[in-house]
Amino acid sequence: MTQLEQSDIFYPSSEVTEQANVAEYEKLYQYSVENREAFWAEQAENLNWFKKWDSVLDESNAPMYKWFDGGEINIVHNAVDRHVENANRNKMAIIWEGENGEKRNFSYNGLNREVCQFANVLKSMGVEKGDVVTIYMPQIPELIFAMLACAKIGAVHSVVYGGFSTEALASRIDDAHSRVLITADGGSRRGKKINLKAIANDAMKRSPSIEVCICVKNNELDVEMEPSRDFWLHDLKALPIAGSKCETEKTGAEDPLFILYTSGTTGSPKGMVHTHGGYAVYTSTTHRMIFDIKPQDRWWCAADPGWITGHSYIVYGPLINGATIMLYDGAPNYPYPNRWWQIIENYGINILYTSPTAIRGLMRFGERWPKKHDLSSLRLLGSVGEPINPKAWKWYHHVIGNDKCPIIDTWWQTETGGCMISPLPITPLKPGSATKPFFGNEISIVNDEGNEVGANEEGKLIIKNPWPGMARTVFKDEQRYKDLYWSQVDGKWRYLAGDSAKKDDDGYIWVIGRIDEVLKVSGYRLGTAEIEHALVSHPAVTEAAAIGLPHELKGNAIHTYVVIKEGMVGDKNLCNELKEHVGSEMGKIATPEDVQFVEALPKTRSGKIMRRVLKARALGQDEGDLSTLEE
Ligand code: 6R9
Repeated sequence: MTQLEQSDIFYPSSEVTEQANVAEYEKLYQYSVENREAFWAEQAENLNWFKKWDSVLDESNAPMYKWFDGGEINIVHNAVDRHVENANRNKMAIIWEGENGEKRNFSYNGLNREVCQFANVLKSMGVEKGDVVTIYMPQIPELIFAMLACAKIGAVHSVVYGGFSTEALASRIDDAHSRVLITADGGSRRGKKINLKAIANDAMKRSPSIEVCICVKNNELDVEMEPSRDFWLHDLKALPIAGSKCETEKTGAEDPLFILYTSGTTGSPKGMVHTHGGYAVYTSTTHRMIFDIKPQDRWWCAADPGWITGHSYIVYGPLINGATIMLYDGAPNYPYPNRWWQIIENYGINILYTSPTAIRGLMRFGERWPKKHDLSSLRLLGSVGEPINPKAWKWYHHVIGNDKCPIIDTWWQTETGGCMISPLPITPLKPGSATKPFFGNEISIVNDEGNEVGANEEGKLIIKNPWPGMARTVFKDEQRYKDLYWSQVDGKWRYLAGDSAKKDDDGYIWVIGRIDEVLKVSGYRLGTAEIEHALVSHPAVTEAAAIGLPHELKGNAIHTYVVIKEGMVGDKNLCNELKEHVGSEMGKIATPEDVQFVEALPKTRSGKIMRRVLKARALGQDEGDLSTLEE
């Protein structure tokens, strides 16, 4: 600890630096930004292409950039097929443990068989290249099989996080016009069964586009199946159509791989579209260089596969790199707060990648829980989702990493596809800073006029270049994508991340938080608009506003203000009813901390809710410029 406390700079140990996949940062960084296309072409050579690209980067229609256009590749060919042909064939691909202690393992060969069978099932249901399949599942291996099966046949998956509920699922199915839904009977949390199929059934009533629902038997719940629409996966797998061989479709590098909905500033969630080529290159390169993956490593990204972190760093990046991945479906503190530490010891996990919220949540149970376990297999520790506060950083570093594992604090977004700002294992660390841009990326902090601010000054975080992992568009809404993220300064396009940040004298970047109506609650990204929409859908409510206020464990907690209909009584009962209503429409994670009944909401003269005024009032801060506030 001494070094850390003296200067608050942590220097990685020689044990870590001597074997790091990337031994030097500055020179390679310089090379990568001066020769961006050459750098990414070299990385792309690590993948298997059916046909090489015509151009590395096509800027002719900027900001609608194309990467590796003209190339033919399938991400599954790289994540699964090639490993079956090489020395990874019998290597463990997925180690899975359920909350009740159930265990299942799949080698790359076994993974391939499962993916092929699933792909054949999808084909027999008429799924074709380009079709969008919605997936709503617990964290079970079949979730990964389903994603890979879609990608294998060129279909586009849209995974909806299993913690979301009816309205969130229905609106995402609708936007994507999915004809096929893949779900499960249910999952379990803290020993309690969750009935996912019942939620899916309600959602399907609201979204008529679904013609086929494939259901995985997981928790043996008695569920309602509609004849001729709903099928059990195990029944379909028993049919001759579900053979264990299936050819991988040759997709274009720029063909869509998946849509992932994420909350934005206004209105409905945005379906961010990622591709087979650039996304494969970006996720596998970042995973190899940042997380220093070695052939013998056991990698555990303890996120949910239903969020971008899971897509990029449970499924695609690690599998392309032939890694062994851990997947645990359960609460971190069930039945006791040592569950995660026990998993690390039992399976000899080498790299753990999780969120500040999870670290804070486990920290509160004290050191004695991790101390019961041998965590010496750990070499690196990762963090993602929100800024990590120095107290949690130091606990993670000292108690979990035994002062020897670098904390890899990675800043990125659903839109960026992979890590954008992050240390490498060789980087000197400052607790709370995600440190420096990843190769190829030029990142600046600018003021409202778009000019770069000075050192240690707060401003907006922008990215000044395209990168292969970038989302290509908002599904079916190119204009929205351009308007939301891209602007031009001096003829050059720049990407606006929606975060505020500072750069210190050493060029280290400190991300502060969102500057828009996006909330990060326990690391989950939620939009105020969706929460407000859920509140207003309750018959007692006429208007609602949601804001985020600091919360010790969750980072931010949702606080809401509602105007109710005349004659209604804003009492404790209604307050609880509204909280539950948001939970059942959106999902538990969106349940407000608090509902306050108000006479009116502060609005601009044009009728926009001034959430910053509510926030300032709640925090007892200056309300700022009120000149646009209506009477
Ligand atoms: C990967 C992911 C993106 C937003 C992003 C920012 C916040 C993520 C962070 C971080 C500070 C980090 N964020 N990582 N803030 N330090 N290391 O979380 O994607 O769910 O789309 O959220 O999360 O505010 O803009 P997503």
